[in-house]
Amino acid sequence: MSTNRDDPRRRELITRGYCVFEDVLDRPMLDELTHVTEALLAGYAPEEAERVRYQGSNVPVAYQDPVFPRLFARPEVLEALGALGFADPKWWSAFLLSKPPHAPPLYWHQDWWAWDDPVSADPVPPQVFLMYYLTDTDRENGCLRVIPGTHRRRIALHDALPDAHTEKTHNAALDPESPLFARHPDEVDVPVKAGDVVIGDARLLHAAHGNRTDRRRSLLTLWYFPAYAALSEPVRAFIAGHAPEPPPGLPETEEGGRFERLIPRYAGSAEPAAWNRTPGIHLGTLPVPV
Ligand SMILES: O=C(O)CCC(=O)C(=O)O
Repeated sequence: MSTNRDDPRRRELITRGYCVFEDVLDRPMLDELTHVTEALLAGYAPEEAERVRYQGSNVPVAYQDPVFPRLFARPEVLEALGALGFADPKWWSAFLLSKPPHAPPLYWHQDWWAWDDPVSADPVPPQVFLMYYLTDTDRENGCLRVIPGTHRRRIALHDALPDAHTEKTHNAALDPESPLFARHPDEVDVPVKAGDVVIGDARLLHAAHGNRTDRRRSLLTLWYFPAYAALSEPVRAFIAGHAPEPPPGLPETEEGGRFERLIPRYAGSAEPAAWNRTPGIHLGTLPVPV
């Protein structure tokens, strides 16, 4: 895969806020991830599952199993980011979000957290999610929904949403008629095949349908900074201060070495940026030019 700034998927990511790469994970990798994630879910506390019921589960994954760092630094994944023009991305975190059978929908939200920093207005995503669904998804089992363009343009819904994944959101979500779940005229479904990856801008408004089937729908969401070196010092100081250190010994393997290069580091003296998940003046009001 070549680095190509004219790749149509780069344009889609920048103008619509997301794009899809097909067949990035092969069947053996999917089977391994399914096996490891099912074991993690078997030990998941029912009270915690109830607390995060809109996501289904919210299990941070990093070094519990060697398959995870292998996934974070998988050559096909780094090639996909390279094809989008991101030659030196950094990895931050990952979560296992698994909807059990008959789980409710996930509310509309966006995940960017440094809205006071001017990088928030940049056309290039400051942070991206890579979503790997471990089963095929559709509207029945809880596929992703997005509102294209909302990563760079304010719509009325932005002002109706509490900050994502907070107590306030969970309380507001108790009302199924809440705008948190409303249909939006511009929304689109993003159904995928297991092994595809959805790459999306952290600023994009997204949600997920409920799982109305009898089967579990599991997802690994990985967070990267595609152009880490271009972020401001305060933002990099925050990120590096919250990046999980790899366990000793990991960098000695070839895969570990590849992974080591993905760790965000900051050696300066800037004060870390403030965490602010509420979009402010840096979110524009004009349609995004295509
Ligand atoms: O479950 C999904 O498809 C999306 C998950 C998500 O965006 C989240 O949990 O923040």
